[in-house]
Parts: sequence; C-alpha cells; structure tokens
Amino acid sequence: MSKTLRHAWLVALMLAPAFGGAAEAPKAAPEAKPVAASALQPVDDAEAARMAERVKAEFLHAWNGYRQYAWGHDALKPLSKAPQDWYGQSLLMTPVDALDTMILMGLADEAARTRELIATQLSFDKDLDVKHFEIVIRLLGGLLSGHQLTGDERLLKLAEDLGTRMLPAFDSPTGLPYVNVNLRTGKAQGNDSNPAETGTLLLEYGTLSKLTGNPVFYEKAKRALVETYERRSKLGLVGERFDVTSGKWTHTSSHIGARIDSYYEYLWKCWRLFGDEECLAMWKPSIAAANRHYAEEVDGALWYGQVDMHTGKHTGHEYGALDAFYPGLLAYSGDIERARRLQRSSFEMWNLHGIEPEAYDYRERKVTYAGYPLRPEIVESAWYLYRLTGDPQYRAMGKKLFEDFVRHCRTEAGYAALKDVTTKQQADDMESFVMAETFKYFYLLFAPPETLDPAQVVLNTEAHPLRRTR
Ligand code: DMJ
Repeated sequence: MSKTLRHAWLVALMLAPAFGGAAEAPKAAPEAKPVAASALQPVDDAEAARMAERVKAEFLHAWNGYRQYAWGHDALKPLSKAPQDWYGQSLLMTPVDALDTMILMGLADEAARTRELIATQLSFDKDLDVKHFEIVIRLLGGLLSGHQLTGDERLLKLAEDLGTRMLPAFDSPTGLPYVNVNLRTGKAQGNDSNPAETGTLLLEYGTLSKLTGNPVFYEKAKRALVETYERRSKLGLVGERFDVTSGKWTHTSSHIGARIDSYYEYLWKCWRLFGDEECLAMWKPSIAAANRHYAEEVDGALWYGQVDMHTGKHTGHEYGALDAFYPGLLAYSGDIERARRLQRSSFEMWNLHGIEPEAYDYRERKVTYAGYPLRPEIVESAWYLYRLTGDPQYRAMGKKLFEDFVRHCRTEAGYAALKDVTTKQQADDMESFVMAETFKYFYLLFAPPETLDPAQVVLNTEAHPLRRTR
C-alpha cells in the first residue's frame, strides 16, 4: 500500500467509531515469550502438505465471505459483513488480486468464475481519480499475471486499456508520476510523492510493453525509476518524500520502510525480470548504501532503522511489518547471511505479542504503532529464505506465523485486520493484498516446489508472478 493510503488506513483505524460497533472488545493479551525458530516443531513434507491444505481452506473461507457479502465490489468488511469500494464504484480489487492465488492453489472452478467476472464486468471507463501506484501494483499486476497464467486475451486487453488510461500520470516536468490520475479524463494531480510510488512501476508497465509490443509503457516507468535514483544523496540514499514537479526532496528521512520499501525491491527485480543492465547498475550502489547506513546491532541482533539521507545520522530506531520484506529481498539477491539475521529479528518482533505490529522501537523494545493490517512481508521473506536455503526452520516459522494469524485475525466472514496487536482488537478491514499476497506466500511455503519456481518468474510487490517475455 502506498504510504498515503497506508496512512489513511491507519488514521481510519484509529478514528473510526464504526469499528467499535462491530469489532471485538479489547481484551488483555498476555505477552508471548520469545520463540526461536530452531526451537519450533520441524515441519516435514507430510506436515507441509497438510499445512498447504489448511492454508487453501482458510483462503477459501475468506473468499467465500467476499462472495457472500461483497461480490462484485472492491473488498469485504469482515466484521460488518458488508462490501466496500475504494472510490465509490468498484474496480474489483479483491477478485483481480485473488485470481492468480486461486490458480496457483489449483482452485479451478473459483478461478474460472473469477476470471469471467473480471473479463465481463471490469471497466476502466470511469470518472475516478485513482491512486496510480496502487492501481498499478494490484490491478495492472493482477491482470497481467492472470493473462500469463491463463492465456486469456481479455485480461491483456483490460491491462492495456488501464495502462493507456494511466499514462498521463507521467506527464510531470520531471517524468516522476503524479500521485493520482483520472481514468476517464487522464487528468493527473498530486505532487507529494515518494520513491516507492515512483519506483515501483516498471515490472508491470514493462511487462505490458513486452506483451503489447508498445515500448511507451516501459520507457515512462523506467524514466520514473531512473529519475528517482538520480535524486539520491552523496551517500547513495533516497529520502522519504519529494515534489514531482520540482523534483526536490521534502522529507529526507531514509530507511527501508513505507514510502521507500519497494523502490529497492524493483531495482533488483527489474534486473531479474528484464535483464536490464541499468537496473543492476542502480541496484548495486543502492543496496550497498542501504546496508551500510540503516543497519544497527542491538544486543547481537540486526535491525534496520531510519537515517538522514544526507548525513547518514540515525534519526530513528523503528522496524515494522513493512520492513519485514527486506530479508526476502536480501536472500533473493544473494545476501543469505544478512537475510537470515534480519529474519530472526522480524520473527522476534512478531513473537512479542504473537503477531507483528506496524512499528516497533527495537532499542526501547516497545511497540510504537500497534496496528496489523494483515501484512504479508514476513511470510514472503520466510518463503524466499526457505526456497533459497532449504532450511526447515523457515517452514516451522511459517507454521507458527500461520497459526497466530488464524487465531487472531479469523472472523465468521473472513479475515480482519487488527487495530491493536497488544489487545488483538479486530478492525473491519480486509485488504485485497491478503488474497494476493498473505495467503499466497503461506501457501507457497508449504506447497510442492513446482507450484511456483522463483527462477522462472518474478513476483511483483503485490505477489503477482510475471514471466519473462520476448
Ligand atoms: C502491498 O500492497 C504491497 O506489498 C506494497 O508494496 C506494500 N505492502 C502492501 C502489503 O503490506
């Protein structure tokens, strides 16, 4: 989720009285004891097969709630059992995000029904100002992977229509895209952007170019990524916010968290997916600077905090659910030892309350933002680490994560975000990324390796697998 939406979500979570009505009453939750992954029950292949079935069953539970109470809408409100649309009219966020997960899980009937819904009902000819980044990673990414997995040309046509409608977002003086774009008029607006939103577009637009033969999508998204990179400081770091018309930084905090996170991810992944040497050339100094400046050792544990992009001085010591993608990226790019250490820290953070918070001060050992919007990143990292090392501790870790996730977030109609991980009070929100990412990474962790080979595809930041094309 982009920082703005993420922020809006968190604010809504804190303010909305509606949650009070439907959410469970807060209850004191005993603090969990730290659990070392190596101390957990090992998960052998037979147990992994059982786990994969459990994950599938829970995915179906959430999907059936969506079908029953929110069919045709963007999302399900899992406590009030009501539909929710981001912009007043539906863009089928949950079905598009869920489709490739169903296909990977072998849920053929559900996938066929969902594909038909998308192909016959989804239209982008709507007078809506949409969040460019979110629509790219969720809808463009989901349509493209759906097309590649099924060969359904209708999904590619929808993707091309969507991409074409959003192109005016790039028409700023710098080539850095505006935050919002109107799907019907192409009017783009919103200057206050960040590296995650301007640098997490190339896998999707690039794939669209490869599949349609029209290079314009690749060129615009690549330029946005390069323009972001070129604004790095002398230390090689990017900041947290800039103005897309002037190209000037407005917030110079630098870290791996919200507003920056997937910028790093795409520097590596655009090299992996397209073999684009310029991406590799941008990735190398960027990841070296990140590892050098953000990392901190606290009592022998590795954490990543916040620094000023110009001075490198540490300005904060917070790590959180979003940062937990980074061990997966480290592992995927070959830095296994650092990945292992940071994953250990993510797991420690999760175990403090038996579910991870949005932000945690690792020096003070204190939760600083207690929400949990059902994020996938820690599971994503466990999957990469398991696939790349074969170390059974990551499946054992995944089992513990899944059991906690089900225990605290399952509702009668689906899965609910937590307003507060310390009390486990639930919130009336089930983001579409739960269907695209959280369940998918849990499933992949336990399913047979041939279900998805990370050597053959690159998963976009919403976990939509994209294949190389000529
Ligand atoms: C997803 O929408 C994407 O993974 C994005 O990059 C940030 N994180 C959310 C899920 O937490």
